[in-house]
Amino acid sequence: MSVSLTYFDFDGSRGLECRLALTLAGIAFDDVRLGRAEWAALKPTTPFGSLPVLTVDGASLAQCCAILTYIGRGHGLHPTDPWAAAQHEAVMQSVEDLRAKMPGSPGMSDDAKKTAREAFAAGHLAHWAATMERTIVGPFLGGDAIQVADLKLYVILSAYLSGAYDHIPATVFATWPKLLALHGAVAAHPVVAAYLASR
Ligand SMILES: N[C@@H](CCC(=O)N[C@@H](CS)C(=O)NCC(=O)O)C(=O)O
Repeated sequence: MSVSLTYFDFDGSRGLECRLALTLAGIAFDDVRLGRAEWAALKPTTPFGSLPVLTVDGASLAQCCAILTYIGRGHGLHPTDPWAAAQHEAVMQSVEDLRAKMPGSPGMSDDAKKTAREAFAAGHLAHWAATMERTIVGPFLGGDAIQVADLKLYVILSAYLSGAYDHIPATVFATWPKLLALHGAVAAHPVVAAYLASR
């Protein structure tokens, strides 16, 4: 089987989630990392004009949650019970919502961005964190076994915890111990830790 994962030359966001899932699943893959000019040429040929794209024996699959679910289902990294699986898929989609709702469009003034991001942190983000805190069994989302949804949570939490978002403090999840414990448990997983150390 020939597998490649195409994304930007960046160790984060949707591409990192998929690379981690492939690595955790033990799937050898070609890690195709594009620059902006290469992307402009490739974009019209991709299913939805976006990355990541997983290619398996020449067939392409886009949309990161679909990619994660596909990998997870085939490799014991996604629940087999339909209800539990759907709950994990809902969590993954909620991470996509967080990305979409993050204020800060290009051209927004810093003052406007500050106001909008503080409102986002106190509103939607706080509500999301409270829901996740109730939902996580611990240490991982569904209990003792790491799943692809945990990888997605790890990547988004890492972005917040690193202070990557202006006007949202890196301590934004300090009052949510299960969220922080999940982040730590994923980072400490031997396969994840080895992959991250190799980058
Ligand atoms: N719904 C898509 C969103 C993908 C997406 O927005 N990817 C970004 C990179 S993280 C992208 O391709 N940006 C370049 C572009 O849209 O031209 C998914 O879940 O994969």
